[in-house]
Amino acid sequence: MTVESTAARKPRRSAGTKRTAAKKPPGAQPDLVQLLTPEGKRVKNGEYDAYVADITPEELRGLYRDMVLTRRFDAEATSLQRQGELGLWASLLGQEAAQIGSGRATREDDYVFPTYREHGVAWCRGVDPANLLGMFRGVNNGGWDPNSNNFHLYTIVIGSQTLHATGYAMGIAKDGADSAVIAYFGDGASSQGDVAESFTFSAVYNAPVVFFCQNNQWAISEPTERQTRVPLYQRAQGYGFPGVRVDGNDVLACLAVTKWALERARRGEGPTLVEAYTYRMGAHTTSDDPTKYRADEEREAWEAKDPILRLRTYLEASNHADEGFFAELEAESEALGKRVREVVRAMPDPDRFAIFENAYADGHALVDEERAQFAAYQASFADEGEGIQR
Ligand SMILES: Cc1ncc(C[n+]2csc(CCOP(=O)(O)OP(=O)(O)O)c2C)c(N)n1
Ligand SMILES: [Mg+2]
Repeated sequence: MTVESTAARKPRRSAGTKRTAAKKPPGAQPDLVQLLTPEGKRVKNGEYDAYVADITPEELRGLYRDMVLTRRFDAEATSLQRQGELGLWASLLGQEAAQIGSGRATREDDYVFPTYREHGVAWCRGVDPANLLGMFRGVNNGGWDPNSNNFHLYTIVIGSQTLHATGYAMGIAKDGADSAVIAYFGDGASSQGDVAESFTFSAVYNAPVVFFCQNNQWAISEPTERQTRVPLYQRAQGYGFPGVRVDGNDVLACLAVTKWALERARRGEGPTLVEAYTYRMGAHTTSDDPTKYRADEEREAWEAKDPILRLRTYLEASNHADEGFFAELEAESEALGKRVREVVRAMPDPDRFAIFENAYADGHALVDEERAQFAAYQASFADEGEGIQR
């Protein structure tokens, strides 16, 4: 479903921007854009079918492969944290379709601003998974070179990346580029002032940015009903740009809707809010215990809508994938898991003093003081160690 602003600045070309919300009775649950039902049945959608009409069986298998390997990588990282190899991990379990669908909709020259959970999008952008793990192991100072894959560093300050994305989008528009920007954020982040400001700026400057909100129903222990009284996608209406709610567990729908939104941005039609309605099946991070605040039945209900299973059912029913494909993928998944474990365990500890080197190009008295303090602190451990050995 799409919601169009009454203050639209330009006539919209896409059929996907009709104003339809007013027809709904008050309080009704808005429809999701869905192309694959939870049972794996392909359903028609007059507005968005066109964006996946030419998808080949090979590309469908590719989406499936992306989701399976991302889930495996994520599970491996969770285990590595439990084994003390990573400091923390934020699992994406359940959100694979939202991330792979939207990630595969981006073009190489588009620019992505993630949160800390976008491992599937990082995968689509070609970021080496080892870099993600290095960050959560605390052995690199941020992760990767953002410009290598047009994939910005993970951002933990909730919502702030929507402002960075808006500024970046305003910049590329001024440069005359026909690429677009996509900013990821969560349902909890939607309450942040930064997100409200980015909506205002992007609307009034007509910035080529897609706001992709993964509504995974929870912001740590706060449910979405503590963030909003209206479905999140409807927020866009008040800012003057379209909002769409898509089934976030349907990889095809996420691909189609994100393509549509990115194309609008490229045509100079401004921002779009995409709300991918999904569920965080795991804990918020490895430091969280969701059994303290939510019922098991809730997770079980969402397991029935698993994004990977529904695409598998569709692939099998339409004869787009045979047993050989699934067996090969299983082997590839095992190999990825093994590689991830080996790579993480082999990561060298960084030089403890390197962090002081990049704060100022020409050095700074305060940094010198802090370095000296840190050196003294480190030395106190060395004394203890020696004491034990003697
Ligand atoms: C500005 C700011 N406030 C609070 C936090 C602590 N914090 C980390 S994650 C989180 C919840 C975010 O929820 P949501 O936006 O729904 O994203 P999700 O983790 O569910 O993907 C909070 C409050 C933070 N990192 N930054
Ligand atoms: Mg959330």
